[in-house]
Amino acid sequence: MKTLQRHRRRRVLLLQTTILPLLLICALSMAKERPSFELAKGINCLDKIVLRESRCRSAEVYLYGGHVTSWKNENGEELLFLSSKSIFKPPKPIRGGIPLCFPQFSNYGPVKSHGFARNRIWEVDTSPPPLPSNYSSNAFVDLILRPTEDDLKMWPNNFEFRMRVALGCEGELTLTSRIRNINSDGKPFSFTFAYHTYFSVSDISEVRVEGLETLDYLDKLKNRERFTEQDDAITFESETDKIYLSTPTKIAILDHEKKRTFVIRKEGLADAVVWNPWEKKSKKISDLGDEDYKYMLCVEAAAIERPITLKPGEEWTGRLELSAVPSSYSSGQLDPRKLLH
Ligand code: TA6
Repeated sequence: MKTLQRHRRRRVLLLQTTILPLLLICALSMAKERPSFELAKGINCLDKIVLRESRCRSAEVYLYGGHVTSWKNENGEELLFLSSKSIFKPPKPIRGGIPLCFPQFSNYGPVKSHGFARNRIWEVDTSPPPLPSNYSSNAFVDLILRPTEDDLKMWPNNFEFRMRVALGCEGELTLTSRIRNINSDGKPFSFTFAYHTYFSVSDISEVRVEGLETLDYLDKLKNRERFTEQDDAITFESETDKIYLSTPTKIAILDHEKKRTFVIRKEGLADAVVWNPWEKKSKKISDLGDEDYKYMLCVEAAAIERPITLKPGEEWTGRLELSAVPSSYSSGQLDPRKLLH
C-alpha cells in the first residue's frame, strides 16, 4: 500500500514539475500574439487592411505602398491628412497618410525621388520573426516587401523590408520597420529612409512644432544650406522644407484650435523633415487641392544625413510611434516642456 502511495505521489510530482509547465508553455506560445485585422477593398479596389481597437479607434493600410492612409481616434476623428485628389492608381504614390521613402529620401541618390517602396504592392507577412515583447498590441498587421526585377535593375540590392503596423490600446499608432540585407554576393548596401507622415491640422498658421529648437537643419529651399534653428517653436507663414539633423526622439505638434497635440516618438531615425508646400507649390502638385496646404503638415521621422549601411545578414529597425493627446493652454498640457520630457 505504502509503495503504491509512493508511486502515486511520484507520478503527481512528475506531473507538477514537468508536464504541466510544458503544457503551460505550449498554451502560451499558442496564444502568442495573433494579428487581428480585416482585409478589405479600398479605393479603385486596391487591397487594404483595417485595424480596429476599442472605442472606434481604427487605422487603414493599403498593400499598395504599405501605405497607412487613415488613423482615427476614439471619437472617430481622422488624424492624418489624405488629399481628396489622391488618385490611388499605381505607379502614382498615394498623396497623404504615411508614405514610406525607401531606399532613398528625395532625389539624394541614384533611384527616383523618395525611392520605390511607396509604389510597390506589399504582401501580408504570414511568418514574421518575433518582435520584442514591448512592441505587442492587440490590433496589428505584418507586411513584407521584397525587390522586383525592376527594382534590382534600379537598385541592385536584395533586401527584406518587414513592417508592422499596430494600433495600441491608448490609440497610439506604431510603425516598426525592419530592413535586412540578404545580398548573396557579400555586398553591403546603404539607404536613406523616411516615414513621410501627413498630419491633419486645423489651420497651418495656428500650428507650432516643439522639440526642434536650436538644432541644425538643411534648407531644401536654399540648396540644402545648413542653418541653426533660432526660434523656440517652429511656426508657419510660408513654404517650409527643412531637414532637422540629430533631433531628440520626441517631437510635438501643437494644434491649439483643435486642442490637440501630436506626440511623435522615433527610434533608429536620427533626423526629422518638416514640410508644408504652402500656396504656390500646392498649385503645382496635381494630386493636392489648392487650399489643402492649410490643413496638412508633414513632420517626417527620417534617416538622411547619415545613411544606414548594412552588411549581408544585418538588419536595421526604424520605429515610429504617433499619439494624439487632448491638450489646451489652460491645462498646461500644451507646455512642450511637459510633453517632450
Ligand atoms: O519631404 C519633403 C519633400 O521631400 C518635399 O521636398 C516635397 O517634394 C515632398 O517631399 C513631396 O514629395 P512627393 O515626391 O511626394 O511629391
